[in-house]
Amino acid sequence: MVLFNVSRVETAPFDGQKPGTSGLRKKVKVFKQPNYLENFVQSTFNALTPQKVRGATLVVSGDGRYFSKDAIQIIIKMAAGNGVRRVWVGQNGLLSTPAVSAVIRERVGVDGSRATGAFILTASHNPGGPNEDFGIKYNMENGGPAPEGITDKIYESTKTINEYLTADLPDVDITAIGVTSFGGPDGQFDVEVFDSASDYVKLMKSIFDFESIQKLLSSPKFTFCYDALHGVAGAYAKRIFVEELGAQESSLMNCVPKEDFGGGHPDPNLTYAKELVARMGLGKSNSEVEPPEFGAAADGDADRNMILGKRFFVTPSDSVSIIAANAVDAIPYFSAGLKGVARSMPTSSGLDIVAKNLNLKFFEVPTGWKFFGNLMDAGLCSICGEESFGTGSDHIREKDGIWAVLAWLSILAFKNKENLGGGELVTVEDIVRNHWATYGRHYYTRYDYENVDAGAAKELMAYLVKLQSSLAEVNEIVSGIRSDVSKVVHADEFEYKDPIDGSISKHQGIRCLFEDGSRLVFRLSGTGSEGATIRLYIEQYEKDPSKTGRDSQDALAPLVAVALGLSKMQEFTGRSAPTVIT
Ligand code: VG1
Ligand code: CO
Repeated sequence: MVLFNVSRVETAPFDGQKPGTSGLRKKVKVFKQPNYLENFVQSTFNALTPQKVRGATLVVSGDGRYFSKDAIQIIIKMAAGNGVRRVWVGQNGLLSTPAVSAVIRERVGVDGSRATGAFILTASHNPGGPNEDFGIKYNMENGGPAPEGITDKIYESTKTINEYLTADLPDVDITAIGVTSFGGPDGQFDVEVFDSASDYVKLMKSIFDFESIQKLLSSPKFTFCYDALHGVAGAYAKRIFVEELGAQESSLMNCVPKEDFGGGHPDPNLTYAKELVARMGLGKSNSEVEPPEFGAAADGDADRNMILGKRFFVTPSDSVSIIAANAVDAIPYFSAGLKGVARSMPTSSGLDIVAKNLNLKFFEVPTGWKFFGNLMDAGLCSICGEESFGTGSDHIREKDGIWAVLAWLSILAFKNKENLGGGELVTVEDIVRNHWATYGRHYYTRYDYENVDAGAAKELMAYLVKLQSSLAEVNEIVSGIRSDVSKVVHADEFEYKDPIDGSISKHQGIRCLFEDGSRLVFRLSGTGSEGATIRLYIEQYEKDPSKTGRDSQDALAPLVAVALGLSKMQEFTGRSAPTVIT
């Protein structure tokens, strides 16, 4: 057994190591500065407290983006230095974010141990490569992201840190499955490298009826494709869709994980998942090659999903509503009923209506998956989602891109149980249109203004914070811009009190709620690595079934004009158009 010594290394604080919506995300160049990563990792250990860290079993892996391999070696050495007992690493350092959550909750190590937490190395949907982004976040024993109580402590520690602990271990081979043991001042330290997919695949098989999905996928009527955008989802897609469910290998697009995601944005939306959008025939009334019936994409760390039908886009807000409305019938895991449902504040109110109709508990939380965890731990929520292509359930404590695809395939399999032999296929579009006919439709769009000057973004938000306090003033401006939109009946800066631990999260975005159920939301992104990103969320509710088939951007045009005018977007930012529209 190789022996190691522990040393204390002197360091000094870096500015700006405040974890955002989902961990710390910065340019690789920033992370590569000597001690930058080390400071954050040590601050995390400090926040967790030495008592919790000593003897712990930690997972360390990520989406495989550039700098991950170096970071894993650094963290292994620091873990040993801080008295951690074991580090678990997915083979080649790869684990999707949902798989990390599953591993914490489900996996038993070769020596019978269980994980107590994880460092996830990802900047999620942000691009990767030497000039792009890296990220790190810590997940807790329940498999979910550290709550604000912990991330605040981490940040506090980064401001005063003056030393970190590390061990003089050799680099560990993370390409081969197996355990490497070392001996340190506190005793044994193990690094266990394990298969990245098997725990996750096992969990998925316990949730869904794989046999019925397999029947759907093997039917000549049904065609399928999946785009991993060169993120870590590729490692799971092959195992699940091809090996377990029998999909054609050719249905997988960009499923080889790459350090730079092939130079693209690993962000599954209509702007960045171009190849998939073209293959699915969106925006075209006919095409030479008939598009598949179903297409989906994931982001870099595979916690996001985009669901498409043939020439048809499913908004993420509709997706969570439809999954919730069909889960009990179509997914064995939910057959005993749903405990409740939840959505993030900017997500459309579609889920509220499903909850009301099905008599389910309902929660509205701030943006970021960490807020769902407490509800799930308390047994109050089974299915939840965000408008930002995040959908998931209480099987883990992260959103789950592949789970969402399996949920949709399950619903399609259920609706087509009797149709696969003969009869017309019930398509993705049919399912969505039927949902609208039952529950009404929430026309929805999000405008992102990326990399805006940080000062200008702050000013815009400060202006809106002030404006929302006077409803009369808001309505005067609104009616001045468009006389055909309804009245604003409530405006506020969203604040959330966690019903379980009573913690309060303030400044979670500005909301304007209209008399007819429409909503406008304005907030600043907490995941960018440069400048600021302003997000504008626009939603309009249409109950009349004869009016639910309109073009979304047409239907929303009046409210878009109001949102732009009300926020003085161009005046503050100098931008005449958003960077991304979803
Ligand atoms: C964005 C999304 C949010 C999501 C977060 C992390 O945050 O809006 O809904 O939870 O990204 O997703 P923000 O603060 O930039 O709006 V992921 O897949 O990047 O971990
Ligand atoms: Co992600």
